[in-house]
Amino acid sequence: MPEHFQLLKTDSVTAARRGRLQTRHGVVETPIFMPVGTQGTVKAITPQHIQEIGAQIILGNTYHLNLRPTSELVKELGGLHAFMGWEGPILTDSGGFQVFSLAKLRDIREDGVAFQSHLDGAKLFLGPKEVMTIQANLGSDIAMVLDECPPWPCTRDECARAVERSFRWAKQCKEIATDNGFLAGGHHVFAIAQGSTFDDLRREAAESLASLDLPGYAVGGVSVGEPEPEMIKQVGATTPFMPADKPRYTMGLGTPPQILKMIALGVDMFDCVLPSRVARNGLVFTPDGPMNLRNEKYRTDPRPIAEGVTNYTSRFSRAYLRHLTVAGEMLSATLLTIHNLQFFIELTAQARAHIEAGDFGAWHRAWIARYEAGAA
Ligand code: PRF
Repeated sequence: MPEHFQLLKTDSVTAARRGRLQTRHGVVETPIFMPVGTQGTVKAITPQHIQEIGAQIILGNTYHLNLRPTSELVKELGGLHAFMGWEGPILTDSGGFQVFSLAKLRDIREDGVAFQSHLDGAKLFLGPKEVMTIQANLGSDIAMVLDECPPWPCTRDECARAVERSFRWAKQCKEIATDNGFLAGGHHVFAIAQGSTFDDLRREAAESLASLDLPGYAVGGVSVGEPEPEMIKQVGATTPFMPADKPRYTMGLGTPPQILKMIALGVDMFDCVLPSRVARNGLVFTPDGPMNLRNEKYRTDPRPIAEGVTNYTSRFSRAYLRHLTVAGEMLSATLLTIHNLQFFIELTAQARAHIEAGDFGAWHRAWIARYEAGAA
C-alpha cells in the first residue's frame, strides 16, 4: 500500500471505495468533489467560503494561469496557494485538454502541442517539460500529466495513436518530475487513461499507465459529447484495470446522478464546472432535481431552496434569491455558487458515510430515483 493513499473500505455490493489521500497541504477524504478554480479563483466566492462549504481540495489550471498572469509570476509571489490565499490542497490540470477546447490553430506533434493563445494569438507550445515546469512553478499538490484527448466520435486508429502518445507523454512527465525533485518533494503526479469508446484501448491505456507506478490515475476523454450510457460504459471499461491501491479521478464530470454512478464504479475524485457555472445563471440543485430560480412561480415563495438542505444560502427565501438573480445582482452568483458547490461536496460526504455504513448500493439508487423523479 503506498503511504500517500489509504483504502479504508471497499463496498461489498458496488465497486465504491472509501479512501484517504495525503497531500502536501493536507488530507483529502474520498470520494470527493473538487470545486474548479481555473483562474486562481473559484468564481464568485472567497477562500473563506471555499473552506466553509467544506471543500477539501480545489482545481487550478496550467493553460489559463500560464497565459495570464504566467506561472513565473505566480512562483515569484510564493506559488498558487499564497497567490490566491488558499491553504488547502490544489490539483492542476496539465493544459492539453484546454488547448483542444480553447486555443486557435493547434497542432499536435510528437513532442507536444503548438497553439495560439485564445487571448492575444501569441504562438505557444506545451510539451511534457513545459506542463511539468508550469505545475511545479504553481506549487501544485497534484499535477496531471500531458495527455491527448481524442474527440468524440473518433476512429479506432486516431484513438490508438492518442493512447500511445498519452502513454509516452506520461512517461516523460514522470521522468521530469523525478529529475526535478517534484515527486520526491511529496507532490503527486497523476496519469490519464484515454481510449474513447474502445473498451480494449481503455484497458490498454489503464494497464500500461499502471506500470509507471504513479501516485494516482485519472479517466480522461469522457463527457466530451457522448451520450450518458456511453460515458458510464467508458468509465466502467477503465476502472477495473486501474491500480486498486491508488486514487482514481474522472476529469470534468458530472451531474449528481453521474457522480454517484461513477463512485459505484470505483472512482474517488471528481471535478466539474457544472455547479458553479449554472449557479451564475440562476440554476440550483436540490435532492428533487435542478430548479431554475428565474421561474415566475418563485416570485413570492418564502421557502428556502430545499427543505433539509442547510448551508449559508438556506437563510434566504426563494423569492429573495429570485429577485437578486433577475435583477442581475452579483450577490446572486455568490449565494447560488455557495449552495451548489456545498450540495455537490455534501453529496460526496454522504456517499462516504454510506460506504462506511455498508449501504451505499441501495442508498445511491434511491438518491438517484428521487432526483430523477423530481427532474422529470
Ligand atoms: N484530459 C485532461 N483534462 C480534462 C479531460 C481530459 O481528458 C477532460 C475530459 N472529460 C476534462 N478535463 N487533461
